Amino acid sequence: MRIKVFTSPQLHEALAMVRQELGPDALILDRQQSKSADGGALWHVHAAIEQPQESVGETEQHKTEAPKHTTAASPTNAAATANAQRTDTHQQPDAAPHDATLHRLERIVEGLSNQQCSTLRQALTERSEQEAFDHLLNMGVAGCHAFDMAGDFANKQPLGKNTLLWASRIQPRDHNILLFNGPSGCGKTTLIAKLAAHYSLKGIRVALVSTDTEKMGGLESLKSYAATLGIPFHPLRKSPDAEKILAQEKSAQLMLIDTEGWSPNRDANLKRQFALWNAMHCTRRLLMLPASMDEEDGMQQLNHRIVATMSDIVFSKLDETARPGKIVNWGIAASLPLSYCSFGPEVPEQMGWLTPQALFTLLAKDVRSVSA
Ligand SMILES: Nc1nc2c(ncn2[C@@H]2O[C@H](COP(=O)(O)OP(=O)(O)OP(=O)(O)O)[C@@H](O)[C@H]2O)c(=O)[nH]1
Ligand SMILES: [Mg+2]
Repeated sequence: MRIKVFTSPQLHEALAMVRQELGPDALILDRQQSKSADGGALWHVHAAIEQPQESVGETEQHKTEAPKHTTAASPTNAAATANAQRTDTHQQPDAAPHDATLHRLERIVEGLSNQQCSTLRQALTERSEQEAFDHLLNMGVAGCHAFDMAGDFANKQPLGKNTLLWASRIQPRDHNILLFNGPSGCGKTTLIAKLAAHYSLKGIRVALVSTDTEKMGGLESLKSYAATLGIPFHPLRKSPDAEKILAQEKSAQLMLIDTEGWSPNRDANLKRQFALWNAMHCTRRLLMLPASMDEEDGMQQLNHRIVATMSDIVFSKLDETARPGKIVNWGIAASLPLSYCSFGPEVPEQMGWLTPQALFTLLAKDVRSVSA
C-alpha cells in the first residue's frame, strides 16, 4: 500500500489532488486541518492506494517508509500515475496472509499517527502550547484531542468544555434510579458503596439493588455495605420482582443498582441482565470503564451495541494509570456525557464528579483534588 499526504488550503483542492494523482480507487484515510505559518487554514488529506504487484515482496523498511507529501505547490503527473495505479490494483495477487496484512496496516496507522502528531504540533504557534500538547500526549490524550486542548491546558483553563459531553449533576433528592454496569472488576460495587455512604451520611434516603445474583458471592459485598449503613438492599433475580422493589422503595431518594460484569467476549448474560435493567425504569444508566484498562480494550467495550442504551460514562481506577488521558479518547469515542469518577478503593472517599476543571486537574496529575 502506498500512502501520501496531500496538503492544500482548501479541502476540495486537496481531495482533487488525491483523485488526480492516485486515481478513483484511492482510499481517504484521514483529513485534518491545521494552521499555516501565516495563520491561515491548511488541510492535510492522508490517502492510500494499493501498491503494484511487484512491490509485495519489498523489504519491510520500504513498506513502512514515511508517507510522501504533495502540496498544492507541487503538482504531479496525475494521469500517468492514476492509470498506473488502476492497472496495478487489478493485478493484485490473492490477499497476503491475514496477520501480515494486519501487521502492515498497524504499522501504517502508527506511522500516520506519529506523522499527524508532528504536523499538529507544528501548527501550534506558542511554545507553551507545544509543551502542553507534548504533556497531553504523554498523558495518553490522542493527538487530535491534545491539539484542541493545548491552548486551554497551557493557560491552566478547564479542559474539553466544547469537545466532550458533560453530564448534568445528579440531584439525589429527586428520586434517581442509577444503574451501573461495565466490565468485571471495574469497580461498580465499590463506587455504589461510596455513593451510598456519601449520600446516606447526608441524610438522603438510599436503597440498593443488585442484579449480580448468579455469580458466587456477587451479592455479598453490597449486602454487607447496606447492613453497615443501615439501608435497604434487594437482590433482583426476575423482572416481575422489579415492580415489587420499586413499590417497596418508592420513598427512596436515590436508588443505586449494581449489575453483573460483562465484556464484548462475555456477553451471554447481557440479554437477561438487560431485561432486569429495563424492568427497573432507571433514570440513568452509567457505563463504567476502569482507566487501568488498555485503551484499545476499552474501545472494544465501547463498540458493543449495548453502549447505545447508556446515558453516562463513569471512569474508575484513575489512580491506577500513568495515562489518564485515555478517558478523553474514550469519552469522545463513546459520545456519552462524563459523570462520576473513582480514584481509589477506599469507601466512602476517593470519588468525584468529572467537570472540565476536574479534567484539567487530573491531566495536570493531581487526581486527589477532584472533588465529590
Ligand atoms: N485502585 C482502585 N481500586 C479500585 C477502584 N474501584 C474499585 N477498586 C478495587 O477493584 C476491585 C474490584 O472492585 P469491585 O467494586 O468489586 O468491582 P465490580 O465492578 O463490582 O466487579 P464485579 O462485581 O466482579 O463485576 C476491588 O478490589 C476494589 O477495591 C478505584 O477507583 N481504584
Ligand atoms: Mg460487583
